[in-house]
Amino acid sequence: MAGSMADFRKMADGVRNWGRWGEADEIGTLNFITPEKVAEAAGLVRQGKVISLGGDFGSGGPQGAFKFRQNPVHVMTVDGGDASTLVEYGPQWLRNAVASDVSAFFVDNPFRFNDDLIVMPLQAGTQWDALSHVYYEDKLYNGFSADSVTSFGAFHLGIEKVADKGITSRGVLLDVVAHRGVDTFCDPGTPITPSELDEIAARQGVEVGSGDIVVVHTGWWTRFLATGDGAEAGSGLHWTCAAWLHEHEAAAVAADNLMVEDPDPSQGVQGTFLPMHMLCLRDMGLMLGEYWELGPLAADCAADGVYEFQLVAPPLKVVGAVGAPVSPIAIK
Ligand code: UVW
Repeated sequence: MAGSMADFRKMADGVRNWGRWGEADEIGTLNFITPEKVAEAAGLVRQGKVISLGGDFGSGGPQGAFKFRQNPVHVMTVDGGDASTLVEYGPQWLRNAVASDVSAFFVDNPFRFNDDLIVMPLQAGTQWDALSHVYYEDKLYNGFSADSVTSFGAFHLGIEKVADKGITSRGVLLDVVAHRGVDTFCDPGTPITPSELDEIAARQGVEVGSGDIVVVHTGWWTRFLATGDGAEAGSGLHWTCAAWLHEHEAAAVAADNLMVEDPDPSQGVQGTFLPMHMLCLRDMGLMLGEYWELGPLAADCAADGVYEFQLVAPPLKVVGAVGAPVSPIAIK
C-alpha cells in the first residue's frame, strides 16, 4: 500500500543528515568510509578473485525506454582503414599542413593506431547517481540551492566531489533472488522491505555495518541480458528502506535494476515519484548505483558462502556531472 506525504515527511525528518559532517559537506554518507574502514575492506581480499560488476557500454544497452536517454553512440575516429588510405592517398589528398602531419604518422614508418569517441547520457549504463541528481522543494543535499545546478553543471554536489573520495569500502551483497527462490527476477510491485533485508542478511550470515556499501541483487540485469528489454519494470527496494540504510549507516546502495527502488506507484508515496531517491540523495546524502551487473557476483557468493568483499567503484570524474559511469569490481 502507498504511503502518504505525511509519512514521507516524517521519514525525511528522521533520516536527514544535513549539517552532520559540516555545512560545506558535499559527500554525505561516504563520510562513514573512514581510513579504518578502507583497511578493513582491503583485509577481505583472501582468495585473489576479481569479479566485474559493470555492464557493457554500447548500442545494446538498456536505454530507450524513457525517451530522454539513449544508448551510447560509439564511433571510430581513426582505424586501420584510415592508415591504408593515408599511406596511399594522404600526401596528395590532404593539402593543408595539419593534415599532412596526420598523414605523416602513417607514411614511411610501421607505427599504426586506432582512436574512438563516445556520445552518451552519463546515466546510460552502470552508474552512480550524484547527490545533485534528485531534489525537491528547491533544495539539494545539505541545503544547497537547486539553482546551483546550471547549464555549466553542478557547482555543488557534482560527481567529481565524490570521485575525490575514491569510493572503495566493504561491499555486502544481499541476494533477494536467492532468498525469494525466483528464477532470475523480482516482479514489479513486490518491493523488498526493510525486514526482508534483515532476513536476507541473517540467511547469508552477514551483517551490514557503518560505512558498508549495500549491493542488492534483484535479477533485473540478468533478465535484461536474456530479453534485451530495457523497459521492463522490475522490483526494487521499498522506499522505507531509506530508514534501514540510515540506521545501518550505509555509505551507499547499488542494485542491478533501473532505479534501485521499486517504481510501482501503488507501493510508493501518494503524490510523488521515486520517494527513496528523494530521501537518499537529497535528505541523507546517500548515493545510488544503478544498472550494476550482479549475476556473476551472486553466483560466486552462493558458491563460496562469502557475501562480503572489497568493493572498488570510483565514478568517472566528470566535472559538474549529476551522475557518472562506473566499472565496479568486487575483490575477494
Ligand atoms: C531518474 O530516472 C530520475 O532517476 P534514475 O536514473 O536515478 O533512476
